[in-house]
Amino acid sequence: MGIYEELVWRGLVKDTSDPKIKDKLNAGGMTFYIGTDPTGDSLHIGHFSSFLICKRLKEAGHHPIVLVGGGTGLIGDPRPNSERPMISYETVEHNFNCLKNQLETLFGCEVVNNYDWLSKINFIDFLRDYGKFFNVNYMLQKDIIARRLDSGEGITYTEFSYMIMQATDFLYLHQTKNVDMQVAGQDQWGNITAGIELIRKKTGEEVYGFTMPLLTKSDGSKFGKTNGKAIWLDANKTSPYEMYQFFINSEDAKVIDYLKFLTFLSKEEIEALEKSNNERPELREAHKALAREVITFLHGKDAYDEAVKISQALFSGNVKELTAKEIEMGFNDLPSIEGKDDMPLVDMLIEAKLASSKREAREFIKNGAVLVNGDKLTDIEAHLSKENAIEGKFIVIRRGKKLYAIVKY
Ligand code: 383
Repeated sequence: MGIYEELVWRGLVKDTSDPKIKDKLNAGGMTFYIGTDPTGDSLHIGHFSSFLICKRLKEAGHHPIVLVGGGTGLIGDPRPNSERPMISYETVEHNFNCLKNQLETLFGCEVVNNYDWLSKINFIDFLRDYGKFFNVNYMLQKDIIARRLDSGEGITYTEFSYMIMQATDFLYLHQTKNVDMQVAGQDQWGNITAGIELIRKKTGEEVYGFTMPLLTKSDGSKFGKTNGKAIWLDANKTSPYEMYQFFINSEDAKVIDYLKFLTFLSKEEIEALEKSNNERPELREAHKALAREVITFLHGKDAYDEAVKISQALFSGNVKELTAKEIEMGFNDLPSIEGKDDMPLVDMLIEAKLASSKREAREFIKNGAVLVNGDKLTDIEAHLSKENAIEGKFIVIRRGKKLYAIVKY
């Protein structure tokens, strides 16, 4: 199986600019680029699924270049529904540095900044040397522009010009770094084809492009969010534990697609996991492999082991084995109350909404339904203080099998 056939098998080929791409990809030796705009200070899992193409094609003998749009980020790639808020120069520069770091660490690629060349083109030259190659009729037919006009939302001249900037990048990288292919998610098809045509018109040369589908959930909505929060690649924004929970809870019907998109596991390995997912879904082997592969790639084996440890401790109730840092990670999204000195356990249960009255709280305690730091506590008169907290910081209270709250000191 050549790399092209592998990408097709993974479901990673959406649009291609030319049927020759199949042989070109299988032959190796192309220099290609993929870009992202510094709209945030970290990439998220949607970016990750696209940027993995750098490693896949590198292993197939191609040369990747990553572009972070310090220039285009100041303008904003039009979204289908509404204009983007402008981002300040300072924020774009800050985000650029964050993304450059992240991409270099993860993929070891050369990172270029289109501010370096776009900022040098003056207005008159822009209109003469680039604008003249873009017929407005052609620009109006591009999917996203057409949608903005159809919806009545309209588009500013600023965002309308964006595709010319991205096309200019492709031309610049073609002329200065021999780039002959651009790769991206399917939302970038219009921008990629604009570049291919600009290069053809200005140089007569043929360059290539292809897009990858965007990852979705089975209802068609965007993949990569949990409770409205994005899954970030920066461990300070999404902890490995949160990421573990996210992947472990992937839809059964989609987990194989995600394995193909987000991991380097082979066809044989993924097919074995598919069989397991069909025949023994309760083992969740496919989900576990997905979490293991992505988290290990992003954060390393230790972070992955820690995420598993936290998950197991919360599941079994054995929280004593956790450090305060691990508890903080695991309980990030769970209810917490402020601990007081010599505080009655009954009050803690009520304040943390694990019981609705003193009478109910006493019942729970008497019946052995209350665990404090993993140990059953059946004394209805129990009082707790900072000394009872793990590392002097957290008391973990569990009521029943699943309800947790944390008391912070
Ligand atoms: C800018 C200048 C270029 C080439 C590309 C760009 C960025 C591009 C863009 N990309 C998205 C982004 O920045 O907006 N105009 O968030 C996303 N990408 C990748 C992928 C994706 C796209 O970073 O589909 C998802 O992650 O292409 O939406 O010369």
